[in-house]
Amino acid sequence: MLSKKEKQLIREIWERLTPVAEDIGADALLRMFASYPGTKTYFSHLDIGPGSAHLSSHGKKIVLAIAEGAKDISQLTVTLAPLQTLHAYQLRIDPTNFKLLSYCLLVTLACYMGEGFTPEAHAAIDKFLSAFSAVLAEKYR
Ligand code: HNI
Repeated sequence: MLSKKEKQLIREIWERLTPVAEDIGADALLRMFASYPGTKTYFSHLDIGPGSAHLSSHGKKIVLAIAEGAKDISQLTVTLAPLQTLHAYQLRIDPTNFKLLSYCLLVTLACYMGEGFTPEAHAAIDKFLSAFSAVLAEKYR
């Protein structure tokens, strides 16, 4: 459960990341594909190589969706309802993959935020991404 202070921190962090959503998202996806190659199977219909247009556009979509969720964490179930349905019923993404992407996003943010990636920020981002992934996986049961 995120404290009031952590929720505020999360809002600020993702608001700051919105202008660089494409870079952050593409970096996290590249890390996921390199470290967990099985995740690439879901994207076999797209060119997701480094520097590709799809990688950037998809990375941007992911980060903007997370930033939207960060605006009001108490409403995640409502905000994410369309994405829950998409991932569970249409794309049929194995929910374990949400943890893999979350971990890669955490590493990307650590690189990007530098000194801003304090232990407090690390813990808050980790908690938020866990909560986010749990909501995305809710429709599976
Ligand atoms: Ni995900 C499409 C957000 C995790 C595979 N995904 C989307 C879209 C958003 C999105 C937004 C675009 C919807 C649209 O166009 O209407 N995905 C997110 C978020 C997370 C996530 C916020 C986790 C934090 N997705 C994952 C994971 C995988 C994944 C872990 C697989 C490993 N997503 C996909 C695929 C698509 C997709 C595949 C469709 C891509 C396409 O364009 O065909």
